[in-house]
Amino acid sequence: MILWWGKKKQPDPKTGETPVEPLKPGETPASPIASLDQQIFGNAPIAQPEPELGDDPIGLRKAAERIAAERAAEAAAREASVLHKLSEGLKRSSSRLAEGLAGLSKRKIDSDALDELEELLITSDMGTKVAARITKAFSKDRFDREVSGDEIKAALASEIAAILKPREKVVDFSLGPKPRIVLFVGVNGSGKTTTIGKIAAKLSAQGADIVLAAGDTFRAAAVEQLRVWADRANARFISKPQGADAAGLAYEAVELAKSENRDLVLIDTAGRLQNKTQLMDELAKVVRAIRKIDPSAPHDVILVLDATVGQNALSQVEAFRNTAGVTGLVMTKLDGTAKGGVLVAIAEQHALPIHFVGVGEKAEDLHPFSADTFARALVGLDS
Ligand SMILES: Nc1nc2c(ncn2[C@@H]2O[C@H](COP(=O)(O)OP(=O)(O)OP(=O)(O)O)[C@@H](O)[C@H]2O)c(=O)[nH]1
Ligand SMILES: [Mg+2]
Repeated sequence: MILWWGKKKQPDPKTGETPVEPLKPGETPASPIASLDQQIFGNAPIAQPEPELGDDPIGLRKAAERIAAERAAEAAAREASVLHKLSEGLKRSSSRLAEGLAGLSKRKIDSDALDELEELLITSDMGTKVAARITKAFSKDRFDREVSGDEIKAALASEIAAILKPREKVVDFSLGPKPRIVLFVGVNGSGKTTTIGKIAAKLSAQGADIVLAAGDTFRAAAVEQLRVWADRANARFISKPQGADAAGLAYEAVELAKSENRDLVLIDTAGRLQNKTQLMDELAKVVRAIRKIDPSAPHDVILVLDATVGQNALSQVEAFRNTAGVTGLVMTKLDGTAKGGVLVAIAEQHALPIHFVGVGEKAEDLHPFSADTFARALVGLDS
């Protein structure tokens, strides 16, 4: 016996075929079986029951949940460790700030207290403009009120993070044009070569095919330093004898990457002081040489700044921007006795993304810049 859920269509007397119920606009048969169902019975298919998710007979869902929880815990631990290293490094700035703030928390926020706060921010390398801006924002709902030390720190961290946030830009150098050509510039000892090595190690582990170009042709040791990183990262390495023309080397590196179809070229350069015109002109020559092969290159010009130099970093940004067309920043040595407050002044004055921060000498000590983490570390909030 056949049970009918709907009215059966009558077969066409000429063809003997049962007409198919036309689909309504926007309606699609759920599956070939559904359309067969319609052909046979001439009515809507019966919805199949969804498989019971709660069953999880072989524990797949549980395993996925466990892996997700482990990953979240690892990410939280990483974040905590970066914050800890940053806090340690920023102690020179943050302890002065923290001590001053402790003084403020014992009394009402009046105009004297605000003057003190502004002064504290200035001595933490944030510059007068940023200090005034933060103080003004801070006083808004707190004037004539007593506030706790933690409230002050949290409020300052949030004001600082607001200035830094627009500069937070995670970058993946292995994406984009092929080859993507990235030039690293900066003063002597700022951490260029180490940063290149760290980036190469990270991207190479992710499968990027990289050329490292030893564009610091001044010092033989600089070439060897980069070669070690290249070997570790299993990257293609190109160098020239000491004293060779850096622009020529950059040209050859790009040519090589093109001919070998590599993903990325990271070009090291010799450190140079921003006020040495002749050396800065040489950098402009490197850029011109690269452009002869690819007019759109270099695709990134990364200025590497040493956090320990304080206010001088501002004039470095200006000079290197003018000469080499800096597109982004990396700040290193935030694990040392840093004076990282200047990064807030830079962020306020220059619309340049801050890509990474360096918190140590090892490959794993380079982290994407996080405005919140940095701001909390700067005011001495450990968690
Ligand atoms: N603690 C710490 N040390 C770093 C960091 N980045 C680099 N260094 C160290 O700083 C020193 C200088 O780093 P380099 O990478 O050689 O700097 P550079 O800009 O290439 O220097 P020049 O080629 O001389 O201009 C080295 O001893 C690095 O190991 C960092 O984030 N933290
Ligand atoms: Mg170097």
